Amino acid sequence: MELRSARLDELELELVEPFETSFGVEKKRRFLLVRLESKDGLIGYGECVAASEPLYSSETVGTAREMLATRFLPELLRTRAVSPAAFRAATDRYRGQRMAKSAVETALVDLAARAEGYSVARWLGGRRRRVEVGVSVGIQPSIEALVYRVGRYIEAGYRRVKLKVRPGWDTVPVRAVRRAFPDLEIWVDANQAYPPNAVDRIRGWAEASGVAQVEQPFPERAIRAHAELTRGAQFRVCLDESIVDEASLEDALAARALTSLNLKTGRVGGLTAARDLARRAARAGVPSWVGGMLESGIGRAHNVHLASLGLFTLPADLSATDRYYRQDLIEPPFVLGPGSTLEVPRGPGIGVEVRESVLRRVRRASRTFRR
Ligand code: OSB
Ligand code: MG
Repeated sequence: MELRSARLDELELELVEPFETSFGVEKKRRFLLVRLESKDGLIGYGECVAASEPLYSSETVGTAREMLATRFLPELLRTRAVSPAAFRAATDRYRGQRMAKSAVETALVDLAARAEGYSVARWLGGRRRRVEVGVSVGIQPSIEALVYRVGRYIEAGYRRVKLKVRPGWDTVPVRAVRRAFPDLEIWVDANQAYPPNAVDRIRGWAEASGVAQVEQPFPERAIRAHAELTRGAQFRVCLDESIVDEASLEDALAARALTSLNLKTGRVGGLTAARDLARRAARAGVPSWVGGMLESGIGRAHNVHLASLGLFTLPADLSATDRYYRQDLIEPPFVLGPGSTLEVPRGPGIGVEVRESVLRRVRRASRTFRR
C-alpha cells in the first residue's frame, strides 16, 4: 500500500473523574493521534498513549511528537510499500520510543485491515466476538469513597476490579473492599511504588485480603524482587512496566519473576509486538491480558481488537466509554455487556466511526505531512 499523507494531531480530553495512581493524578488526558491516508483514500487511525509527564514511563507527548514529526512520519511517507511489518523493521534501529512507534503501527494495522475489508481483530487472527474486561480504580480521597466507587462499578456489571495502591494506601483500603464485597475478584497495581525490600509486607496484606493479582509493585529493573514475591505466593505477580521487548520478557521468564503479563500496545511498540510477546509468554505457561492507558475510543478500539485473540486469558483493563470520558472521539461508544464484556466491533479496520467534529473541538494542534 502507498500513502498519500499523514496527519499528527494533539488533543485534550477531560476525564469523567480524576485518576490517581502511585505516580500522580490525571484530570485530563493530552495525547497524540496519527491519521494516515492511503493513495486509494483509505484512512487509518492510531493513538499515542504517552502522557504529558514522564511518570509512568520515560516517553511523553513532547518526545513522541518530536520522534513522529522529525523521523517516523517523514520516513514512512518516503516508503513505497508501507505495512506494519515493514515499519517495525525500518524503525527497529531507533531505541525505545515505543509509544510513538505504536501510534504509527496501529494506524498501519487499521489501514492494512481496511485494505482487506477485515476488522483489526480478524487481521490479527482474533476470533472472539466479546472480550472480558474489568475496571481499574484510582486512589480515592477516602476509604468510604473507594468502597462506594467499587460498589458502583459492581452495579454497572464489572466482575473484576484493579485497585491502584501505594505505600500508605494498601492494607486498609484493600481490606475494606474485601469486607464490603466478599466474593469480588480483586487485583492491585502499584506502578513501581514499593522498595525491593517490601516483599514480605506486600505478601502479608495481599494474602490477608485474598488479592488475586499484584501488578508491578517494584521498580521496572527490580526483577529479583518480583521473583522473590512470586516464590510461594498465593496470588499472581503481574509485570507491566518491566516488560518492553522480547529480551526483557525472556529475562523475567528465566528469573521466574512473573505469573501474569499485562500487555499494552503502546508500551511494547504496537499490536503485532504485543501479539508476539503474548505468544512467548503463553509458551512459558504465563497468562497475558490487555492493559489500558486511559485511551480515547480510538486506542481502546485497537485494544479491544487485540483482546479478541484467544492468547489473552485474563480480563482486560478496558472499560466502557463512560468510565473515562463524557464525550469521546468515536461512535458508537463502548458499553458494558453481559458477563463483564465489551463487544468487538465487526466493521472494517477499528470498526468505529471517528467523530471529526468532536476531534476538531478538542484539537490543540495539527500538522500534515505529504509525500
Ligand atoms: O499501570 O495499568 C496501569 C492508566 C495509566 C497509566 C498506567 C496504568 C493505567 C491503568 C488504567 O491502570 C487502565 C485503563 O485504561 O482502564
Ligand atoms: Mg499497570
